[in-house]
Amino acid sequence: MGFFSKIKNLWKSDPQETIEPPIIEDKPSAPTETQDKEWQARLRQSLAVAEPRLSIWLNHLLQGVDSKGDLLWQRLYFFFDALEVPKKEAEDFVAGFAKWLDDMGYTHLEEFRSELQYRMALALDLEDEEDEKSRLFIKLSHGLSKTKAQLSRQIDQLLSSSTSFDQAFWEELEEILIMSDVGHKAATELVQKLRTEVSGKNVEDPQEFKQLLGKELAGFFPRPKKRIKPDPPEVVLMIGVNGVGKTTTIAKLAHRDRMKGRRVMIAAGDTFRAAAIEQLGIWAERVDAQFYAKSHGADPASVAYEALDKAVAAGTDVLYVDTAGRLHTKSGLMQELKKVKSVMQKKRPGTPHRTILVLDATTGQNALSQTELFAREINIDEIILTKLDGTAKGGVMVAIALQHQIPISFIGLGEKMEDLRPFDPENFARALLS
Ligand SMILES: Nc1nc2c(ncn2[C@@H]2O[C@H](COP(=O)(O)OP(=O)(O)O)[C@@H](O)[C@H]2O)c(=O)[nH]1
Ligand SMILES: [Mg+2]
Repeated sequence: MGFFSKIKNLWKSDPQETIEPPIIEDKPSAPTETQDKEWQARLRQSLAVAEPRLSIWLNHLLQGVDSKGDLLWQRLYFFFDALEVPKKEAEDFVAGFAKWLDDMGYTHLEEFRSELQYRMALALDLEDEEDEKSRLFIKLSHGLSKTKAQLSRQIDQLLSSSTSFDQAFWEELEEILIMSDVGHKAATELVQKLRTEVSGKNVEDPQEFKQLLGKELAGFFPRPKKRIKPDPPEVVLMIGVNGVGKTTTIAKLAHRDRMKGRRVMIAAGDTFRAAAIEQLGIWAERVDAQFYAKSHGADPASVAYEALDKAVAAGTDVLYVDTAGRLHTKSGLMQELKKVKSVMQKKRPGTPHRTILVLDATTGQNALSQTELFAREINIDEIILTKLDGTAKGGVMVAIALQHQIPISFIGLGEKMEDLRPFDPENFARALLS
């Protein structure tokens, strides 16, 4: 809250000196000083009376901006300056965003507005503000639309066709849950809990019932453990079978870190295919992370070992280690991953600090068996579930949460950088049932 009230005051106060947008690379210089002062004063006024929300400020800030270019850079510099963001940080932000626009080939506001807001929210540490939360909620509801259609619509139908919470109702509810990949065990447990609650609380209203269901659903998810931030670099090992989204998820996580001003290194531990190393290198460049790779076919453990040295030497905050996921040599893969872990542990006790299993939600119950497979051999700290946007099988998250008690830290809702978001069980349940 302090943040917003502080900013409100900043808009109102007169700037000590005129703001001159720095000239970056080929970005031409600003118009004359008086013109500058005029629009800045106008913008200040409108921001001072605007509702304190990033999206609304962005509306004001982007008045008259319809594409990338001078006007956009000026406005961004004005904004950061008014927020007393150090000049260097503002320059890095604008340069990074300009580079991203070039990489993506985006020109028009509608192509990049959402990413801009996402970057600003991360850079200004506003992700937990209501505004971003509600944006995430809309995104989540949208991303979960197929799962929702499967689960929520059927529950609504059941509620409207039932006259009481009788045996038939509970049986059908269990069926619906199982069909949505919630899994047998979780479905049975959920129905049992709901039955007790419904009779105990004398629930009659369908809306009230759905609220209870949401609460119980959310309650299945274990909360992430609080942990002490390790001495940098924080080392994150990404594991999972081929194609689930490990590499792109590393890029998205690295992007988030970069936007928060952290220094990131990515190590190419998937040495099986030369193309995989190349793909990761391209991602690293795009998100402005350092990159460590050895040649195609190199021992992944040696990549991780050496990357750790490099990361320490370079003063990196976070090191992500990508891995291969060829499952046709199951024991081979597990041996390889264990070796990667033990080599890092020996080099720097406590590493990897987080081992993240990446799962593809579209594979439904397969994701559950993959969790079993990996969890049997390797200690998993977190799960990231990708591709929730394209599937009706999102219910599998509940099954995984219940059976393995591993926290889900992020979910993937699309292919864009901003489509990886922190997972919040309450929001998930609400989005699923709304
Ligand atoms: N729709 C969608 N696609 C995703 C998501 N996460 C990853 N992908 C895509 O999944 C494909 C495989 O990803 P990749 O990172 O190469 O998988 P890896 O083999 O585990 O490293 C790529 O085309 C990604 O763009 C997501 O959340 N939603
Ligand atoms: Mg990969």
